[in-house]
Amino acid sequence: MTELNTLIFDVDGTLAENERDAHLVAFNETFAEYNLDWHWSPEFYGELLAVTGGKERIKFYLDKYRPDYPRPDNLEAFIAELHKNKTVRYNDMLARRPIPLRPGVHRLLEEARREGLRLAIATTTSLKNVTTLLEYSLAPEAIEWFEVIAAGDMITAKKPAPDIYHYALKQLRLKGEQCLAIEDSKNGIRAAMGANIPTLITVSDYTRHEYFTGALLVLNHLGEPDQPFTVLAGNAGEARYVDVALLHRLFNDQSSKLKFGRLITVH
Ligand code: XBP
Ligand code: MG
Repeated sequence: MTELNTLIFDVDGTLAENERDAHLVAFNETFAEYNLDWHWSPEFYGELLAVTGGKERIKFYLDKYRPDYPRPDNLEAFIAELHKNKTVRYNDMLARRPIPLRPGVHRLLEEARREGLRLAIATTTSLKNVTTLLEYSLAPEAIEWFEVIAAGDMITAKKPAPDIYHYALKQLRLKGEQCLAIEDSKNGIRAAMGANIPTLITVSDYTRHEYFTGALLVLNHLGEPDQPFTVLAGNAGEARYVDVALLHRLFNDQSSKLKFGRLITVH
């Protein structure tokens, strides 16, 4: 029987709720600095999140919502410049005012390390954003906890394409079937499952309405002993928070993968 070898974590929405209060703020500050009349509201940003990757998101916004905007000669370079500015702002923000990790994230990472599971990251966001989040919100040396950090432009086709997971698997020298991914979005689970990686979902503010076909389990968060999770779809047995034992159980019994991954129980 294949054994669970490695946990692969998504970042935005999974490790922290950082889209509205950090990424979005940084995008809007950059637009203001460049005197652009682009201001994304939190609701509108939810629509834009359909496209992963900050540069790709700006391009999508212009194509779909701002055909009136006079394009500079080198649009790609202009978007890259805006995105660089946004990334600096985002990192300053995370260092000045660290974003808390979601319930259960720190505990599960510590337990996984103790239990000998390998750890990796597969994300759409830029590498610097990951290392700053880990350093300031988890622990100064936390970057070293992860054997592989697959991020941003290391690949061209971002989630929902499976490429970032294939990239991580190649570095880990593993098959998808030996890993378990933890994701928060439909784009994320499509990417992970596209690389044959069984996936557990903890929904985030922007993704709780999505469908997670094929998920092992859909939860509101990973939970803590004094802050149990809510099961949104699937069967967690007696468990009240995600620990390594529950992950092994889910991994070893994948027959119960969700047909639709839609919300079936909301307490
Ligand atoms: C989430 C994303 C990212 C961030 C912005 O990635 O789609 O694009 O919103 O980051 P994931 P950048 O859930 O895969 O972690 O601006 O650095 O692209
Ligand atoms: Mg995510």
